[in-house]
Amino acid sequence: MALDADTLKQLLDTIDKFVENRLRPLESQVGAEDLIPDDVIQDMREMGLFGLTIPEAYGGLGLNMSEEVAVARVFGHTSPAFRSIFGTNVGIGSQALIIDGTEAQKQQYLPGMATGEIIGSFCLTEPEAGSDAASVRLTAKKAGDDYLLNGTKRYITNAPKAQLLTVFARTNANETGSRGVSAFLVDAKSPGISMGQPYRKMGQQGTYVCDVMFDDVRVSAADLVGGKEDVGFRTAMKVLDKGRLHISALSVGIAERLIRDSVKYASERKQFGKPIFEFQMIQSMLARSQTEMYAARCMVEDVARRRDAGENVAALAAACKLFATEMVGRVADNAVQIHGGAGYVEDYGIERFYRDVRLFRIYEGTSEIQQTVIAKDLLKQLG
Ligand code: COS
Repeated sequence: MALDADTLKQLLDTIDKFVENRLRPLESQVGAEDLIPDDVIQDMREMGLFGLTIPEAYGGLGLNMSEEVAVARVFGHTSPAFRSIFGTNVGIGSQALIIDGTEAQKQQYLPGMATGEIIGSFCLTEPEAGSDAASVRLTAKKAGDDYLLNGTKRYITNAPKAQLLTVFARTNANETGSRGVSAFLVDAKSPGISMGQPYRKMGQQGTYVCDVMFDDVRVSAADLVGGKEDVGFRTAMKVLDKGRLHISALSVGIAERLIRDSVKYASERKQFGKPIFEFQMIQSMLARSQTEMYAARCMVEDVARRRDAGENVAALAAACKLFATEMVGRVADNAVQIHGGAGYVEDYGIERFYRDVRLFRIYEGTSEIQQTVIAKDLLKQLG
């Protein structure tokens, strides 16, 4: 549902203050310790951040897409690790259930997800199924009224913290492609599940990612998303359409932060007897960054509005993600360049953002996959 303008403004102001006063001072610590402090997570719970997009009927705020991207943009003003801890509940960890779950499934899990008591993870990627997401090999074989899950999921965000896993598994062994895949809601503590060691990553320290292994994990038929077999791939794609818009908005927010930091630095740093901001080559980098950020922001807001109006935005969401995530990569590169040596050392945090944003061009679909989605759509529309 859409909030009235005053309530939305109040929400955004509260989040802005939280980001500026509570989270920004912790960025360096989180980067060094690879850990979000528990009291910060508790504050997030109390602010209702875990339930931002969960419908009000289940205890969430029920933000629509336009409101969600506005919040994601503000969260882009700090390290993305902070957003990640509640990000799966807002996005890929809850949306399969929200979009395609049965009423009973929603009632069982969504209230706990809205408070942050339950953290959700989206288990699609496998060692042999990355960009080719339809080639899922993890099997779900019927065993009486239940299913037995066997296989491995890879690079699963928030899995080390999760209570609920949305697992995409092959229920139809005769189908090798997207049609034989189903989605299951699986308790992360189920016997037979083991978690790998958390990955050590290039950036985004403070986010938790590991592999999840399934060895004869028994799942009830009641936990098959929507009660329907073989439609899980479409569910995954619908979830990712939304997630791609969210990541695009986050990219816009980070670009805003980096531009702001760069303008400040360029105004204070003097070389050749004047602030480096006065050099046109510095101005050029900033002007280009600002222009590209603004273009991405317009795209994100437009596509969010269209999605709220009920349009199929799969190809537009892909276009947004392609442009916005590549944009923030260029903006981060410019920020390092403007800061010079100060951009390369840890003290200013610029190098950390440079590493953090690199992931945006990879997860929830690589830049190459976004182009595939856009080109396929062009062929369908115009071919
Ligand atoms: N919404 C609803 N349905 C969709 C859809 C969408 N956005 N995209 C595809 N589908 C449906 C198609 O309509 C098709 O349905 P039918 O079988 O009924 O015709 C089915 O899903 C298969 O679609 P398609 O043929 O396009 O599948 P492909 O195997 O060619 O794969 C790509 C499509 C490559 C786009 C997909 O595998 C993908 O997005 N890969 C990246 C995965 C990813 O983002 N991973 C990140 C991991 S999560 S952090």
